[in-house]
Amino acid sequence: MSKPIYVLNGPNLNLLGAREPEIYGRASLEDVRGLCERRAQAHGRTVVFRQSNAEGELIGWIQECRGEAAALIINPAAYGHTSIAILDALRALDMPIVECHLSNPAAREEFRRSSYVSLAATGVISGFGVASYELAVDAVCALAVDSRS
Ligand code: DHK
Repeated sequence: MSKPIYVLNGPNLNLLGAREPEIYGRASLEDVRGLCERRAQAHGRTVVFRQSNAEGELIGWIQECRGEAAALIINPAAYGHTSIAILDALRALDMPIVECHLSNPAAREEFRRSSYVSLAATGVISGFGVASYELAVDAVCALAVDSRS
């Protein structure tokens, strides 16, 4: 049995669809979950999809990836710009990590232009709205090495 792809979402993403839709779009996080599940299924994979507003809970889930996940997609939201603790947790993983953003933080306010998570990520996908997640699933499925049977 192949291991799942973990898709972890940080603070305020529970409000996706209702929060600043001109920036983040009108799809809900449940819509994104469905997109990720369908895309992963096309690659013969499953996903574990979670969201938390709490830094410590996200760190616990990142640690859980050790031994449980084939790869990690993380939209750290604002914690990407602030959390050395999340960076350290990611550095303890030995698997593909894709940092994913709906918007393109590099084209926004100065404080969004640096990401601690990028220091540990295999790659970053930003700016394509909910399609960023689908592209991230494609990317990690191309990189994940465990058996799919
Ligand atoms: C989501 C957030 O909540 C912001 O804090 C980031 C990211 C960008 C996104 O585009 O998905 O700066």
